[in-house]
Amino acid sequence: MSLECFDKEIYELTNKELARQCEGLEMIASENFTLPEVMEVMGSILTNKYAEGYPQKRYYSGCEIVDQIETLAIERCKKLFNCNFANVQPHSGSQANQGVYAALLNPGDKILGMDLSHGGHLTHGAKVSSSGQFYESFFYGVELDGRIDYEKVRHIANIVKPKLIVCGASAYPRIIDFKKFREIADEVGAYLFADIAHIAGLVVANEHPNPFPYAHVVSSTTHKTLRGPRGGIIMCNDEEIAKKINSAIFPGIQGGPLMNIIAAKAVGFKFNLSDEWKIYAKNIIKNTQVLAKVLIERGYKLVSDGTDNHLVLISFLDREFSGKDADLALANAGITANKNTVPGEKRSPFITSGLRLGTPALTARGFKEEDIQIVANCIADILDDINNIDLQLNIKAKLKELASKFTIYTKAMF
Ligand code: DSN
Repeated sequence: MSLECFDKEIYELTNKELARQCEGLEMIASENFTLPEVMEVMGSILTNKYAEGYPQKRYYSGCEIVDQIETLAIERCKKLFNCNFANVQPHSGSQANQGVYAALLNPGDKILGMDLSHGGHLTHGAKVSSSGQFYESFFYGVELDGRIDYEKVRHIANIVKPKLIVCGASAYPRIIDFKKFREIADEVGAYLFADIAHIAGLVVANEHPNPFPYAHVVSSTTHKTLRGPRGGIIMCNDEEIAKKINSAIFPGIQGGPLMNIIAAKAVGFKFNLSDEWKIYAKNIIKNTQVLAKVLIERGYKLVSDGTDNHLVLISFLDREFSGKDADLALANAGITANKNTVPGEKRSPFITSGLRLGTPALTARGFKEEDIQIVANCIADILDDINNIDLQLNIKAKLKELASKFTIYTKAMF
């Protein structure tokens, strides 16, 4: 029986979401469009197999085939990131990070990460996350110019003496200097853990420096800029650390791995290893540069005055309206983005004075610099006259027409 006959409600909602994804412009910096081939294997019979353990060391029989699948995923992941060990089982980036902490720390140990309100992630020690509850967390941030001051990080690290330093961010538009972070970590005897979830797709295409050989451990999600299925990975070069990570993920915090997702990660990695991938990553950078240039020309202040990667952060500290207002106005025009705190923030995290915009999803659809120029000018038009609903609806119609030239999917299920 088809899903349409078996569960009409979910079938119809999935198709409505297909229309939303196709007709609007996706500019949430962490979102992307995965390949139909990735979705094909995600929806395959591999979902049926339990395979607690690791290849050749399983607790159930019948794992001969899934062993080969997981081994392929591991080998491709190692090649991609140029490292010796990879664990492809984490169900998400958050669980990958939880696994790294469980492997290297004891409850109560000190960690030093980037402040959530400065662009860090919940799992980098925020008090509402287990990373800030099981461990004693301390933070560095960005300066008013929107950049990390590495001397300040060094100063904080020397006072805190953390056992682990986390680098990597969710809303930082500039290159992260892993070498400097490692020098600081060595100075205080800490592990350096790089969470590259946002920039991994750029790293593997050499559009951002690789955290190896500097980081002791690296984690990432496999969706975001990598365009694979939703999920997590952990990589390292040290055999002892790798053993600890494997035990921390299974049986530490997870049970059976999701073999359909691991297979989908392998398919995604195959794409990431291709020449086509390098072009895609280059196009992300070109498109984000155009987005930044137009917004600056139109009088908008960008945090750090520009970008090196896949995202820009607009600051509305000099405006009457908030990040939330901007988010809602763009949503009325069919552009999804997200409000974000900015350096020197004066509003609450629910309102904010900033907006984060990314180009990976539009680039995946095939948007080129001239298309991004149109989109960026539409964004500036909306922000210039933020309460003009008619304008927002006119732009929505114009962008729907633009979007229709860049088909991403023709069906919701594969
Ligand atoms: N949700 C991701 C982001 O938007 O950056 C972080 O996990």
